[in-house]
Amino acid sequence: MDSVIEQAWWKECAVYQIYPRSFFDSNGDGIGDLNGITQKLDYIASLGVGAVWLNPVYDSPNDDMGYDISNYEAIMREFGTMADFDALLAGLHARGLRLIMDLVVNHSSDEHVWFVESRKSKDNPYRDFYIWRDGKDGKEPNNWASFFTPSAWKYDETTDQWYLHLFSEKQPDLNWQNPAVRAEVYAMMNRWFDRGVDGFRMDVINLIAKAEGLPDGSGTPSPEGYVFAPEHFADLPAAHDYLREMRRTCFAGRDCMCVGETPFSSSATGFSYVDPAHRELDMVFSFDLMDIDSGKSGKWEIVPWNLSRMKAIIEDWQTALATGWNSLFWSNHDQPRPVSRFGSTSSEELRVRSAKMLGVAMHLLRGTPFIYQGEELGMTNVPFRDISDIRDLESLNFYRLAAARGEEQKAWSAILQKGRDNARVPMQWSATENAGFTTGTPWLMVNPNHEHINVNAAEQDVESVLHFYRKLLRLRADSRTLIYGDFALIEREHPQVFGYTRSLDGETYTIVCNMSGMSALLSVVPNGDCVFSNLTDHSGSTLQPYEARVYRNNRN
Ligand code: TEU
Ligand code: CA
Repeated sequence: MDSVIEQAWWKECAVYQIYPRSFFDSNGDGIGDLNGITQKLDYIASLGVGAVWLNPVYDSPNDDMGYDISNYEAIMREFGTMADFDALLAGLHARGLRLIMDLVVNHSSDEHVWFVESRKSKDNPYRDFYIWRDGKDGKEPNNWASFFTPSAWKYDETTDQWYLHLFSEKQPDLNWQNPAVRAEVYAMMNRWFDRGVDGFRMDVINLIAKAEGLPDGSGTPSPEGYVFAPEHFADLPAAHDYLREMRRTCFAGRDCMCVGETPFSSSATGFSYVDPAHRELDMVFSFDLMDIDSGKSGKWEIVPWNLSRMKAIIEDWQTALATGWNSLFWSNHDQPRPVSRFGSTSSEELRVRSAKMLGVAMHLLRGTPFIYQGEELGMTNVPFRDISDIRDLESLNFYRLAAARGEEQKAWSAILQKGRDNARVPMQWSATENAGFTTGTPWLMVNPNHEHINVNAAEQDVESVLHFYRKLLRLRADSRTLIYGDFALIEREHPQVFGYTRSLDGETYTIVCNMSGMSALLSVVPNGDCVFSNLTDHSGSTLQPYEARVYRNNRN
């Protein structure tokens, strides 16, 4: 190990991500809530994680399921009250678990009082809280495309100007150039810290600065004629300035952590955020792996993922952040289920085996593992019947635009594979109606496979993904080498096997994972004893389909 590597609680623990709307409904209205999470705290603690990240729980009209915040200091009514929040926080802390909140400050809701004021008049004190511009010849101020709608601009009659929204029309971008905006955000963060929260996951935090003059993008236009222009809004120098200011203003003197979500960032840029020399963020969520099956036009153009590219991405990030720290994840609330995407659902046996293999492959890398709710059960993508089953605005907008071009068939098959609702259906607690999630009508359908994939069944089956995840987390938590040790890629050219070593003070762990559905011959059988595997028979140089093995070699 690099002896300069600083130890920290957030490096040593794994984080469990909870999508509150779909975790557990305590009052039968079909919507998960804070009290529901509090009721499941023993389950969460039993996993062996050290922290929980909650997707946004703030007041919101839910255009984008809480990522459009109308009040940063109130709890969404369906989720409960501030007293419920305090009880949840106390319950977590009583179990030694830390709480990480989502921080969504690239944009707010258009129903936030700042925006309600801002749109009233050009001389309103809140006008410059957002990004307003005159149109050009009756059209948008520039050609930028949005993530969710064709254009990133919306015309507002009241003042005959347009406002910028990189996401939906109900998510106007805040103007970070305005020091008053920054002061409001930092004060709000400090009040949450004072309340006891232990960190933030910062939504699209590398997009907060926009290029001076908001120049047109020069890439290929969308079918609607707009250009996606991250060169003008991602990772700009001013974003780093703001983050350093935030660090000084909010984190000084606190043992808290932050992980920034950073779409488009390369590993070099990622390192520039977490570089211990001027640490702005503790970790970033990279998109490189999540984009591995996306074509040139983006996530909906689905291409097969390939193992050599996966190895290259992982090695690149592990190497570039060798003196920093990585985040490790296969999925989140925006991504399809990993077992459906990178493993196998062709049989129950292979679903379970490949879900375990994926856990090993990711969690023993150097970094902090994030587990998205249900991953510990090997939950799968969802057999949605048609578009009326979908609630996510990204999928709905995409479908609508595709349908206008007569391409709804193609769009639907892409939504089944990559739509965000795959991750957002209710957590599967039991085989009973609605997967034990609610006694009412769930806000989003439950996966019919809850009849066999659920917490109750997994608790009773010693071979379940759930029991395996607990053991995997314990293996990592008990080993300095697996936490802090150096990473090196092995089996570099192997077409089926992903393998690496982790080494510290003369101890080496070797991890080999067959990422394919065919048996694979190792080029070299690792030194040491096989101490962990997803199969009971794990000897010799042949890995069964989706087999994972962990060897330990200690020369001391
Ligand atoms: O996601 C940021 C982001 O880049 C997404 O648009 C992502 O590309 C997309 O979800 C992939 O399908 C964050 C949140 O995680 C997401 O839930 C929000 O919708 C988005 O920001 C806006 O706040
Ligand atoms: Ca509820």
